[in-house]
Amino acid sequence: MPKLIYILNGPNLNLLGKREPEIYGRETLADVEARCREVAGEFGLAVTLMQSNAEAQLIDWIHAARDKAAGIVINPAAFTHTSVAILDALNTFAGPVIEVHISNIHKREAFRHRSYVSLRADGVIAGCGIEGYALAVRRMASLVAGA
Ligand code: CA2
Repeated sequence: MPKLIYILNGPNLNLLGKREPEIYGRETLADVEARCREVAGEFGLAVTLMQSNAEAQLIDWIHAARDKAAGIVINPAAFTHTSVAILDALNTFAGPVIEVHISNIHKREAFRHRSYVSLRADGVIAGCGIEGYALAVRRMASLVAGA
């Protein structure tokens, strides 16, 4: 059985590729999933990509990951900057966590500069567009190897 990586996405990312292409690009979440699956395959990993606009759902998926996933790649979207609950959930997960942002949050409004999730993340990728997800999966392959 290949090790499974959860790729979790927060609110409004279902609109990826459909709105604000100047910030988030023209590719959709389905494109992200396809690219991540391709990279994961190179390393013998499997991926499950999920998106929710609800904080509780994201927390439930993080809890489920405790039994099901070797690692979590997460773009918490706006919850990055607000959610102690998502941070607490990630702190219950023993495996590696990589935080991804499509845009460079440090080049944007001051309220986007703080990330609660970064207090738990083993790595953070920002400003690399959707390629950031593929980079995260690649890094995840190193982190879960032999674990
Ligand atoms: O850059 C990122 O990936 C963000 O996590 C995206 C969040 C934003 O709140 C964070 O500060 C940075 C927003 C996600 C909204 O996604 C959309 C995608 C396409 C069109 C409209 C919204």
